[in-house]
Amino acid sequence: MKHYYHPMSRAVTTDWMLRELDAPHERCVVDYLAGDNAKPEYRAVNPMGKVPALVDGDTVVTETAAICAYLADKFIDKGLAPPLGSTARGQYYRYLFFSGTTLEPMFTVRHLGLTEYDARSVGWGDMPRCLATVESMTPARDWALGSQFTAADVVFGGTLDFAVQFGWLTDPSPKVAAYVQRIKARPAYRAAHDSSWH
Ligand SMILES: N[C@@H](CCC(=O)N[C@@H](CS)C(=O)NCC(=O)O)C(=O)O
Repeated sequence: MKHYYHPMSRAVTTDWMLRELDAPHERCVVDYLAGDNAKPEYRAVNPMGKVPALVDGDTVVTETAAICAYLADKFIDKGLAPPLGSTARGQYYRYLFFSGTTLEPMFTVRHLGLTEYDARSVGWGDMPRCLATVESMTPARDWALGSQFTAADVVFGGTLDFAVQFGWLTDPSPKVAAYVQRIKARPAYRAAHDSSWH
Protein backbone atom coordinates (compact mmCIF):
# COMPACT_ATOMS: atom_id res chain seq x y z
CA MET A 1 0.00 0.00 0.00
CA LYS A 2 1.12 3.54 -0.73
CA HIS A 3 0.17 6.26 1.73
CA TYR A 4 0.28 9.76 0.26
CA TYR A 5 1.20 11.91 3.18
CA HIS A 6 2.31 15.32 4.37
CA PRO A 7 3.26 15.99 7.99
CA MET A 8 1.15 19.17 8.16
CA SER A 9 -2.06 17.68 6.93
CA ARG A 10 -4.96 15.39 7.72
CA ALA A 11 -2.66 12.57 6.59
CA VAL A 12 -1.36 12.59 10.16
CA THR A 13 -4.71 11.05 11.10
CA THR A 14 -4.38 8.26 8.51
CA ASP A 15 -0.77 7.76 9.60
CA TRP A 16 -2.09 7.36 13.16
CA MET A 17 -4.59 4.77 11.88
CA LEU A 18 -1.85 2.87 10.03
CA ARG A 19 0.19 2.86 13.25
CA GLU A 20 -2.78 1.62 15.32
CA LEU A 21 -2.94 -1.33 12.92
CA ASP A 22 0.81 -1.70 12.48
CA ALA A 23 -0.01 -1.94 8.78
CA PRO A 24 2.93 -2.28 6.39
CA HIS A 25 2.95 0.49 3.79
CA GLU A 26 5.14 2.83 1.79
CA ARG A 27 4.98 6.51 2.70
CA CYS A 28 4.93 8.91 -0.27
CA VAL A 29 5.32 12.53 0.80
CA VAL A 30 3.33 14.99 -1.30
CA ASP A 31 4.63 18.47 -0.58
CA TYR A 32 1.42 20.37 -1.22
CA LEU A 33 3.00 23.52 0.21
CA ALA A 34 5.42 23.41 -2.74
CA GLY A 35 2.60 22.62 -5.18
CA ASP A 36 3.47 18.96 -5.74
CA ASN A 37 -0.19 18.05 -5.37
CA ALA A 38 -0.91 19.95 -8.60
CA LYS A 39 1.35 17.68 -10.63
CA PRO A 40 -0.40 15.36 -13.09
CA GLU A 41 1.07 12.27 -11.37
CA TYR A 42 -0.69 13.14 -8.14
CA ARG A 43 -3.90 14.42 -9.75
CA ALA A 44 -4.11 10.98 -11.39
CA VAL A 45 -4.27 9.55 -7.86
CA ASN A 46 -6.57 12.20 -6.39
CA PRO A 47 -8.14 14.72 -8.78
CA MET A 48 -8.84 16.89 -5.70
CA GLY A 49 -5.10 17.18 -5.15
CA LYS A 50 -5.70 16.58 -1.45
CA VAL A 51 -3.74 14.45 0.99
CA PRO A 52 -4.14 11.88 2.38
CA ALA A 53 -4.71 9.21 -0.24
CA LEU A 54 -4.15 5.48 -0.05
CA VAL A 55 -3.41 3.19 -2.98
CA ASP A 56 -3.84 -0.52 -2.41
CA GLY A 57 -3.16 -2.39 -5.63
CA ASP A 58 -5.71 -1.02 -8.12
CA THR A 59 -7.81 0.55 -5.39
CA VAL A 60 -7.54 4.25 -4.67
CA VAL A 61 -9.06 5.51 -1.43
CA THR A 62 -9.29 9.21 -0.67
CA GLU A 63 -10.96 11.05 2.23
CA THR A 64 -9.56 10.57 5.72
CA ALA A 65 -12.64 8.79 7.09
CA ALA A 66 -12.88 6.46 4.09
CA ILE A 67 -9.20 5.53 4.41
CA CYS A 68 -9.60 4.78 8.13
CA ALA A 69 -12.73 2.69 7.50
CA TYR A 70 -11.06 0.84 4.61
CA LEU A 71 -8.00 0.01 6.70
CA ALA A 72 -10.06 -1.12 9.70
CA ASP A 73 -11.95 -3.58 7.46
CA LYS A 74 -8.85 -4.72 5.60
CA PHE A 75 -7.23 -5.60 8.93
CA ILE A 76 -10.48 -6.64 10.63
CA ASP A 77 -8.64 -9.12 12.87
CA LYS A 78 -6.96 -6.18 14.62
CA GLY A 79 -10.35 -5.23 16.10
CA LEU A 80 -10.52 -1.59 15.00
CA ALA A 81 -13.96 -2.06 13.46
CA PRO A 82 -17.02 -3.87 14.79
CA PRO A 83 -17.68 -7.15 12.95
CA LEU A 84 -19.15 -6.87 9.46
CA GLY A 85 -22.91 -7.37 9.65
CA SER A 86 -23.14 -6.57 13.37
CA THR A 87 -25.62 -3.96 14.57
CA ALA A 88 -22.71 -2.01 16.09
CA ARG A 89 -21.83 -1.07 12.51
CA GLY A 90 -24.74 1.37 12.54
CA GLN A 91 -23.31 3.41 15.37
CA TYR A 92 -19.83 3.04 13.89
CA TYR A 93 -20.91 4.51 10.53
CA ARG A 94 -22.61 7.37 12.33
CA TYR A 95 -19.32 8.47 13.91
CA LEU A 96 -17.41 8.04 10.68
CA PHE A 97 -19.85 10.02 8.54
CA PHE A 98 -20.90 12.71 11.04
CA SER A 99 -17.32 13.96 11.29
CA GLY A 100 -16.88 14.65 7.57
CA THR A 101 -20.37 15.64 6.56
CA THR A 102 -21.36 17.76 9.55
CA LEU A 103 -18.63 18.57 12.04
CA GLU A 104 -15.89 19.63 9.63
CA PRO A 105 -18.13 21.94 7.57
CA MET A 106 -19.61 23.43 10.75
CA PHE A 107 -16.18 24.21 12.18
CA THR A 108 -15.07 25.64 8.83
CA VAL A 109 -18.12 27.86 8.61
CA ARG A 110 -17.44 29.14 12.11
CA HIS A 111 -13.79 29.74 11.22
CA LEU A 112 -14.87 31.76 8.17
CA GLY A 113 -17.24 33.82 10.31
CA LEU A 114 -20.26 32.96 8.17
CA THR A 115 -23.43 33.45 10.20
CA GLU A 116 -26.16 34.35 7.67
CA TYR A 117 -27.33 31.12 6.15
CA ASP A 118 -30.37 28.87 6.30
CA ALA A 119 -29.41 26.25 8.89
CA ARG A 120 -32.42 24.13 7.90
CA SER A 121 -31.05 23.61 4.38
CA VAL A 122 -27.35 23.10 4.95
CA GLY A 123 -26.26 19.65 6.07
CA TRP A 124 -24.34 20.83 9.10
CA GLY A 125 -27.19 22.84 10.64
CA ASP A 126 -25.89 25.23 13.25
CA MET A 127 -23.31 25.30 16.02
CA PRO A 128 -25.66 24.76 19.01
CA ARG A 129 -27.06 21.61 17.43
CA CYS A 130 -23.60 20.37 16.44
CA LEU A 131 -22.26 20.94 19.93
CA ALA A 132 -25.26 19.19 21.52
CA THR A 133 -24.68 16.23 19.20
CA VAL A 134 -20.96 16.14 19.95
CA GLU A 135 -21.79 16.15 23.65
CA SER A 136 -24.23 13.27 23.29
CA MET A 137 -21.92 11.23 21.04
CA THR A 138 -18.79 11.72 23.16
CA PRO A 139 -18.25 8.77 25.48
CA ALA A 140 -17.94 9.55 29.19
CA ARG A 141 -15.38 6.74 29.46
CA ASP A 142 -13.49 4.49 27.10
CA TRP A 143 -14.34 4.87 23.43
CA ALA A 144 -17.12 5.68 20.98
CA LEU A 145 -18.33 2.09 20.82
CA GLY A 146 -17.54 1.16 24.42
CA SER A 147 -14.48 -0.71 25.59
CA GLN A 148 -13.28 -1.39 22.04
CA PHE A 149 -11.21 1.42 20.46
CA THR A 150 -12.12 1.66 16.77
CA ALA A 151 -11.63 3.75 13.65
CA ALA A 152 -14.65 5.74 14.86
CA ASP A 153 -12.39 7.19 17.56
CA VAL A 154 -9.62 7.97 15.11
CA VAL A 155 -12.05 9.89 12.89
CA PHE A 156 -14.43 11.46 15.45
CA GLY A 157 -11.82 11.94 18.17
CA GLY A 158 -9.29 13.10 15.59
CA THR A 159 -11.72 15.71 14.26
CA LEU A 160 -12.42 17.00 17.77
CA ASP A 161 -8.68 17.13 18.51
CA PHE A 162 -8.08 19.08 15.28
CA ALA A 163 -10.91 21.45 16.14
CA VAL A 164 -9.52 22.15 19.61
CA GLN A 165 -5.97 22.60 18.28
CA PHE A 166 -7.02 25.04 15.56
CA GLY A 167 -9.35 27.02 17.80
CA TRP A 168 -12.49 25.94 15.93
CA LEU A 169 -13.84 24.34 19.10
CA THR A 170 -13.26 26.67 22.01
CA ASP A 171 -14.16 25.72 25.56
CA PRO A 172 -14.89 22.03 25.00
CA SER A 173 -17.00 20.54 27.78
CA PRO A 174 -15.12 18.55 30.47
CA LYS A 175 -16.39 15.31 28.89
CA VAL A 176 -15.17 16.26 25.40
CA ALA A 177 -11.85 17.58 26.76
CA ALA A 178 -11.28 14.33 28.68
CA TYR A 179 -12.07 12.21 25.61
CA VAL A 180 -9.60 14.24 23.52
CA GLN A 181 -6.97 13.69 26.24
CA ARG A 182 -7.59 9.91 26.16
CA ILE A 183 -7.19 9.99 22.37
CA LYS A 184 -3.93 11.94 22.63
CA ALA A 185 -2.48 9.51 25.17
CA ARG A 186 -2.58 6.59 22.72
CA PRO A 187 0.94 5.53 21.72
CA ALA A 188 0.02 5.40 18.02
CA TYR A 189 -1.44 8.92 18.19
CA ARG A 190 1.71 10.18 19.85
CA ALA A 191 4.01 8.47 17.37
CA ALA A 192 2.09 9.90 14.42
CA HIS A 193 2.00 13.40 15.86
CA ASP A 194 5.57 13.40 17.14
CA SER A 195 6.81 12.66 13.64
CA SER A 196 4.67 15.41 12.11
CA TRP A 197 5.54 19.10 12.20
CA HIS A 198 2.92 20.11 14.77
N1 LIG B 1 -11.82 15.94 2.73
C1 LIG B 1 -10.40 15.63 2.75
C2 LIG B 1 -9.65 16.88 3.09
C3 LIG B 1 -8.14 16.70 2.95
C4 LIG B 1 -7.47 18.07 2.96
O1 LIG B 1 -8.10 19.14 3.02
N2 LIG B 1 -6.12 18.04 2.88
C5 LIG B 1 -5.37 19.27 2.82
C6 LIG B 1 -4.27 19.26 3.87
S1 LIG B 1 -4.98 19.01 5.48
C7 LIG B 1 -4.70 19.39 1.44
O2 LIG B 1 -4.30 18.39 0.87
N3 LIG B 1 -4.59 20.61 0.93
C8 LIG B 1 -3.92 20.86 -0.31
C9 LIG B 1 -4.75 21.65 -1.29
O3 LIG B 1 -5.98 21.66 -1.19
O4 LIG B 1 -4.18 22.21 -2.21
C10 LIG B 1 -10.10 14.50 3.74
O5 LIG B 1 -10.88 14.31 4.66
O6 LIG B 1 -9.10 13.79 3.58
